[in-house]
Amino acid sequence: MAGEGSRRWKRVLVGVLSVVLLLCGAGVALGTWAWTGTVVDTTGKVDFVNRLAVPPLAESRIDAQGRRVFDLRAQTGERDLGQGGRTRTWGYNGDYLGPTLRAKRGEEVLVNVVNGLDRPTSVHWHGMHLPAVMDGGPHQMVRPGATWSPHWTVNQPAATLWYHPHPHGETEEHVYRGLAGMFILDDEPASALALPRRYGVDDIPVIVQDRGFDSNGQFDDGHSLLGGVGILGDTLLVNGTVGPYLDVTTERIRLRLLNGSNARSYDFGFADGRGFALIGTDGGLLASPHQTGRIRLSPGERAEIVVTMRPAERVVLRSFPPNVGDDLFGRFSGGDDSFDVLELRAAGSLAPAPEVPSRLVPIDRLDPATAATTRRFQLSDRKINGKAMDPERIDFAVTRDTTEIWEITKQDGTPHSLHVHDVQFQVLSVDGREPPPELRGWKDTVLVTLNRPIQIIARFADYADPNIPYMFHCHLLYHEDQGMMGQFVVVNPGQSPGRPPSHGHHG
Ligand SMILES: [Cu+2]
Repeated sequence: MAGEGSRRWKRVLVGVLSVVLLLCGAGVALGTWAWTGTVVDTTGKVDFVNRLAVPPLAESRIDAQGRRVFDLRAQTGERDLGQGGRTRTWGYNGDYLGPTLRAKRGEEVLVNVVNGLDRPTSVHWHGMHLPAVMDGGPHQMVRPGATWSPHWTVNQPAATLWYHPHPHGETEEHVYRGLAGMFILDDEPASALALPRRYGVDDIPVIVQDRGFDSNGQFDDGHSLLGGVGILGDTLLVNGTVGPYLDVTTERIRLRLLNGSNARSYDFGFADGRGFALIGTDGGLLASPHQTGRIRLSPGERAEIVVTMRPAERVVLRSFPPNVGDDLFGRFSGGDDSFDVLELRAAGSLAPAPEVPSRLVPIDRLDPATAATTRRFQLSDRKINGKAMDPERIDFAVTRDTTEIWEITKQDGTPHSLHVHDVQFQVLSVDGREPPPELRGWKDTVLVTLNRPIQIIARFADYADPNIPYMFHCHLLYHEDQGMMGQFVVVNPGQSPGRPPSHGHHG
C-alpha cells in the first residue's frame, strides 16, 4: 500500500514537474521569440528605387516692416509610400513634412501658421533662441482654422534647426503623421567657409524617420510591446521617400542629418566603412571638423557631415546598432537594429570641391566658474525629479543673462534625452570626463545614458517673461507626452515667476 501510494505521489510529482517545465519552456520560447523577433535589420535588403525627395525651400516675402514672412499651413493629405495603398498623412503646405525655412542671422522673421487640421496643434521652432511666447510650445496652441503669427529676430549662429508640433500629450501623434520640417539659419562666418552650400545640389537635408505600416498601408501607431519607448517602425522614410537614392554630382557632399523619428536612435556611418567630416551639430558648426566613421543621433538631434565621393561609385548611408543608453534591454529600444538609409550615386565625372577647411567657426567656451547655479535633473519613470509635467506649474525661474549648469542623470531602463528650449548649450562633461568631439559644439538635445551623468552649461540671454514658460523634456515623444517634461521661466533680475496662462490658451 505504502509503495502504491508513493508511486501515485511520484506520478503526481512528475505531472506537476512536466507542467512546470512546459511553462518554463513556453516562457523561454516566448522570451526567445521576443528577444530575436524584435531586431530589425534592413541592411542589404533595401531597393533604392526612388529619387530622394528634397523639401522645397519655403517661399518668403519681405513685409512693410522689413520682416521675412513665411506661410505654413498644417493640413491632411495622402501619399503613395509603396505600401499597397495611399497612406493618410499630415504635412505643412503639402501631404508630408514641410518646406525648408531659411533665414539669415539678424533678419526678423514672421511665420503665419495656419491650422488646417480638425484639432488644435502648435509649431515649435526646435533649437531657436526666441521669446517664450513665440516658441510654439503647449502654451501657444493654434485652434483649427486659426492663424498664429510668431515673429522674432534671428540671433544665433548658422545651424540646422527644425520645426514640429508640440501639443501637450499629442506631440507623438502629430509628428508621426508627418508634421515636421527643417529650418536652416545662415550667417556670414559660415557663408565665408569653403563648404558645400548649394541647397538640393551638394547641400542636402536628410530627415530620417522610421514608420510602421498596417495591412492597409496606413501608419501603424501601435507601441512596441517591450521597451516602453513608444513607436518603433521597421521602414525608413528619408524626406518622406522610401528606398531613396541621391544623384551626386560633386566630389564632396554635405548632408544635414536630422533624426525626425519619435523614439528611434541611429548610429550613422557608411556601408563601406569610409569616414566623413562631422562639421556641425544641433546649434551650429564645430570649431574644427571631426573626422569619424560614425555619428549617433537620438530623436531631435542633428549633424552636418561632409562626405567625399569618387566618380561613378555608389555607397550606402547606413545606421548601425546604436548605443541607446548602456541598457541590458537596449534591444527593445532599437539598440540592436540596423538600417540601410540612403544610397549615394556618384556621376561619372564629379565637379571638383575644395577640401573641408581645418578651422570652421570659433566657439567661446562657457566658463563653469561664471555659473549662477547648478541644477540637478533625474530622468526616470516618465517624470523629471519625480514630477510629471503640469502646464500650470512653473518648475523654476532662471534670471535673464545668467549662466547655469544643469546635471542630468537617467535612472530607469529606457533611453531618455534632454532637450532644452530657448538656448543652445555646451556639454561640460560626461560622467565626469571631457565630452567626446561630437559633443563639443552647440547642442540643444542630448541622449543621457545610464549611470553617466551629463553636465551641460547654458546662458539664458536676452528674453525674459515671468509668465510664459519654456519647456525642457525628453525628446522621445511618447515620454514627453506621458509627462517627462518641465517648465521654466526666464525672469528679469529681482523679478518673481508669475503664473502660466491656463492650459489650452490660444496665443
Ligand atoms: Cu525618455
